[in-house]
Amino acid sequence: MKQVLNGIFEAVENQRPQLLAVLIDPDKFEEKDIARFFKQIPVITTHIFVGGSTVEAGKTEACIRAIKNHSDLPVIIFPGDHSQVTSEADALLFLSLLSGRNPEYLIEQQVRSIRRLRNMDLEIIPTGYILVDGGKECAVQRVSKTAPLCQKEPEVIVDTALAGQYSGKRLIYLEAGSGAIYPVGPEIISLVKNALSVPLIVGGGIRSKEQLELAYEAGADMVVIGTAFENGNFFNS
Ligand code: 1GP
Repeated sequence: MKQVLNGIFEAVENQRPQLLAVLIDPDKFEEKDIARFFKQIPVITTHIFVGGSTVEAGKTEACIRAIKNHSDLPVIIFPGDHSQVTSEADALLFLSLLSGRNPEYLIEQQVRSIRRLRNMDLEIIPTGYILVDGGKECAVQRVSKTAPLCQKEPEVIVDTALAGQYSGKRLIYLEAGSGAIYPVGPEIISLVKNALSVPLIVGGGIRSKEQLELAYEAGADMVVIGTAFENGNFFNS
C-alpha cells in the first residue's frame, strides 16, 4: 500500500508528530550491532532512511532486511544513485538535486532507475533535494560535482525550493551534508517553510536535542539525523 507520503502529509496537517528520520548508511552498517542501534535511537523516531553516496552492491537490500526484522518503522530509500533502488523498502525518495546543474543527478540517474522501478511495488516520492553549505565539503558535493547553495543567500534557496514544488515535487529536502559543521540555519528553514505548501525535510550536521528542537521550531516537518546516531553520541552532545 502506498501510504508513506500520505502519512507524512497527515502528520504535517495535524502538526504532529514532528517527524524524525534516522539515516542508516548500508556501507557502515553491521548486522551484529542492529539491536544495540535500535535501543539508542529516540522513541520519537518515525522513519528510517537508508542510503549513502556510494554503497556496495547488495548491501542496501541486506541492510533493509535486517532493519525490518527489528522494527516496524517505515523504511525509505534515500539513494546516492540508481543502484540503491530495491523493493525491500516501503518507499523511495525519487531525488533530483535541484541545487546543482549536473544533469547526471537532475535526470540521468532517475532515467537509469526506471527499468527496475517499474516492475517494483515501491512507493515513489518525487523529492527536490537542495544542498546548502554546511561549512565543509560533503560527500554529495564530491560525488555530484556540484556546489552547495550559500546560506547567506536565502532568497536563492527559497526560489530553488519553490521551483521544486512548482515542478511537482511532493517533498523538499534541505541538506547541509552528512557531518556538516553547521546545519541549515533556522532563518533559512523558516523562510523556505513559509514559502512552501509541501512538507519540508531538513538534515545534515544535527547532533543535539537543542539543534533538533531549533529545526522543528523553525518549521522543519521532518529532521534527518545520521552521524550522531552512527557515533552513538546524540544524547551526550
Ligand atoms: C541527512 O545527510 C544527512 O540529510 C545526515 O546528516 O549525518 O550529519 O546527521 P548527518
